[in-house]
Amino acid sequence: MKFLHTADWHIGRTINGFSLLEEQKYAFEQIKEIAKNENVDALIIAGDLYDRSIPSVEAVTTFNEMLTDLVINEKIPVYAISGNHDGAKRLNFGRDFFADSNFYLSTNIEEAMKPIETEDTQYFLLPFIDPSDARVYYKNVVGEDDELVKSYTKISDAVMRIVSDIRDNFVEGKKHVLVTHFAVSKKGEESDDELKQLMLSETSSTVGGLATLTHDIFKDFDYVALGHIHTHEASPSESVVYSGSPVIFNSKEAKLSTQKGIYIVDDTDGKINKKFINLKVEKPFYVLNEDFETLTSKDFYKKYSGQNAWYSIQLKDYDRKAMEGINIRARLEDIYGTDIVELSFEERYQDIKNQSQNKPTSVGQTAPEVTINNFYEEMTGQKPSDFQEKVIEDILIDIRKER
Ligand SMILES: [Mn+2]
Repeated sequence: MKFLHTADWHIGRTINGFSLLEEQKYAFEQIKEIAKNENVDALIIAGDLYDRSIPSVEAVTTFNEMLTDLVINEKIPVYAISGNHDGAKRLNFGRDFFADSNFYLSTNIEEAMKPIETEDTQYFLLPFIDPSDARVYYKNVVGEDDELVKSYTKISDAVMRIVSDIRDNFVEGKKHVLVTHFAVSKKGEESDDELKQLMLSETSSTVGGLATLTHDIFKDFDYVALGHIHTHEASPSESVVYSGSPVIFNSKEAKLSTQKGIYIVDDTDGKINKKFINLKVEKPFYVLNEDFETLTSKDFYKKYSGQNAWYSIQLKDYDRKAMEGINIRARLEDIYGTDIVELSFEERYQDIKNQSQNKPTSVGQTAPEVTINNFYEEMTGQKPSDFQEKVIEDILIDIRKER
């Protein structure tokens, strides 16, 4: 048994409209070369193949080329599952004839029960699901009675039940590998704050996204290839492992500055060995948090100028009045180039700063009034006037009436 474990490709991802396709292709070429050099039996992609459930034409074309390259040209089998960003039903298209050419894609629980069998290993592919998928499966496919079916209310109930069924299909003497896509916590606590922080960049309001499983659910597997969290450092145990994404997707991930890469896993001497292999970055992602004077002084920017890089710039100590009439973005683009994917302002005056830090930040939990006011303040550096607040309020009242 020897395989390559990767996840969270998110093909078609953009940052504020900037496409990351070139970065994704660059990472892919390296992954392919590693798989060839290591002579793996299979390449595992643990979910989030695409960035959205209806991917762009460009994303579909790119992913299609990658798969053709791996499966047809290089003859490397690919085992993949759908993640929370993928549209399971759409991905399921063509599944049966894909399998004939060694591309296995599992998008539902039924498929998770039928392992891919190699000489020495069983690979079980359990896609991202939510508890209602489990209720539908156990009612319609298995024919369980309603009382039992109703008990699968939390994701942990559902996955525990599924894992126990998978175990019934274990062939003794073989290694058992599970490929899946969930938030699995390190410490066996449901509310692992560190983990939640890591996930926030990934799941804003996705159903089930923040619910965590504990890694002991998976203790009977020799290796669990996880997707969902984008850094390998979040891996909950030695054998329950996140590979992380191959590419940096936002400034939060850039700030963490953990190395992106993939795992090579094998079982020489009967025990599981894994090694992390770093992926090179062609176009670095810099997060700069400085005042305007520093950003535009040559001593500071000389190490950046002429570089092909992404920038997320947070302007420190920003004085709106003093900067009036200056096109800040244009000035920064002259120096750093046009790939400034984020530009935000940190106001000089403490009172405004404090207010903006106390605001709720998670999507879906804030009243529309607050969201609009925050947005206004972020864009202009000022709070809306009483009159403007009244206008916003009136518009929202009208909208609510129309529903
Ligand atoms: Mn993901």
